[in-house]
Amino acid sequence: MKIKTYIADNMQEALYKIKSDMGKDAVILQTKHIRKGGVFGLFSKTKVEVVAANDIAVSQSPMKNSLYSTINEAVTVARPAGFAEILDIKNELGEVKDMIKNLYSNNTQKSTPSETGFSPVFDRFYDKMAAMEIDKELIKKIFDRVSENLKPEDLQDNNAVFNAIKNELISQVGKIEPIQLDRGQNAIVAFIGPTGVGKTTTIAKLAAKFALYNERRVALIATDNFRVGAIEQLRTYGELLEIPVEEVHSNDGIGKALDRLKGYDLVLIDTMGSSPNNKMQIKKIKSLLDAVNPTDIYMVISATTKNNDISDIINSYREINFKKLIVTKLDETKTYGTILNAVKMADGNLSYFTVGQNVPDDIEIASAEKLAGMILGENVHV
Ligand SMILES: Nc1nc2c(ncn2[C@@H]2O[C@H](COP(=O)(O)OP(=O)(O)OP(=O)(O)O)[C@@H](O)[C@H]2O)c(=O)[nH]1
Ligand SMILES: [Mg+2]
Repeated sequence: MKIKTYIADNMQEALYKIKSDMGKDAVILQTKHIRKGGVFGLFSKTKVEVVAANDIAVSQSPMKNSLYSTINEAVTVARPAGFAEILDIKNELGEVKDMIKNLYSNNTQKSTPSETGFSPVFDRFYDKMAAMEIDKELIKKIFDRVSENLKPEDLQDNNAVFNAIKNELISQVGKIEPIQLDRGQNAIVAFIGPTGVGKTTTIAKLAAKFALYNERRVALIATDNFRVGAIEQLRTYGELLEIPVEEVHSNDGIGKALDRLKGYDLVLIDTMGSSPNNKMQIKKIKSLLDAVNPTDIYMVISATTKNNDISDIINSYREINFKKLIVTKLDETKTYGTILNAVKMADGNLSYFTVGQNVPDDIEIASAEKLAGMILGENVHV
């Protein structure tokens, strides 16, 4: 008896190899899907590994069961078979293939950087960054860059790898873009985003900073006629800060309000919160902002939002051409990787972090260095 292992791209190819090598009476003893190449289970190719034997009676094979008998039938395909029979066999093989593929793709998620060719020093950073829920392809991209840029001896050095990963994270975060006020400019800044993320509170914090600390002329525009109490909320902040609050109910109305506020350095527009699934509401906000043509539009998202939901939000709001992100509620999470994912998904720039409910104190200009440090577990204080 001869036993041999064959590796092929798919079952058909394996069976063909076995048949030409061992003859039509060959028997399959074992099949499995394996992954070859790739990094962290990404980009690896699924192959089939088949152990076959000849010179044994099929009925005596200890491994023969329904799954293998299907394969055996395919091996002994030399005997005449009808078209329908071949199709059945093909379909069953397809199902078996999918089952095994799923099983293996789940297992390969666990592969570590060192198993896939990176220095073992990367393993603990990978664990940290994956726990922070940074997109796995982005982690791989960061590690690739670090591996390319570090000298071979530094790739074994924990501190050198830490610093290189941190610098790469900082460069991935990119430029920070808070509100910049030019002298004599009548800046019009709008805030959009899902319900309850902290748009109105953030506007109050920014209004206070610019009006009280920077002594700029600041005004607010309330456009949310939808949620009960939304306009009153902004009015209350306006009264506390002693700055005007205009209330608008139409695209026409907002143009007139802006005309009245021409002499102000900064006009902040609050919009109604909208679920990413409410396309009509998002269209309404877009039409309002199109009528205004603001200097800047800031998307406000909460750091507590799940990755998949952030992706939905950004995709749904993409038609409103925002480029800047404010991330709120950093005080309510310890998973900071989603912030970096959001920046990449939006292809935008971070501007502010908000870190609590206190107006005006709980806001700060975002920092790429701080975010990179928090992702790597350096400083978790917000
Ligand atoms: N912990 C924490 N809470 C915050 C932060 N920012 C805002 N909040 C709270 O989040 C809640 C909602 O804030 P709002 O400013 O009303 O949110 P919004 O996005 O304007 O909500 P809608 O207008 O209803 O869409 C309030 O209780 C705020 O105090 C933050 O940075 N941290
Ligand atoms: Mg609001």
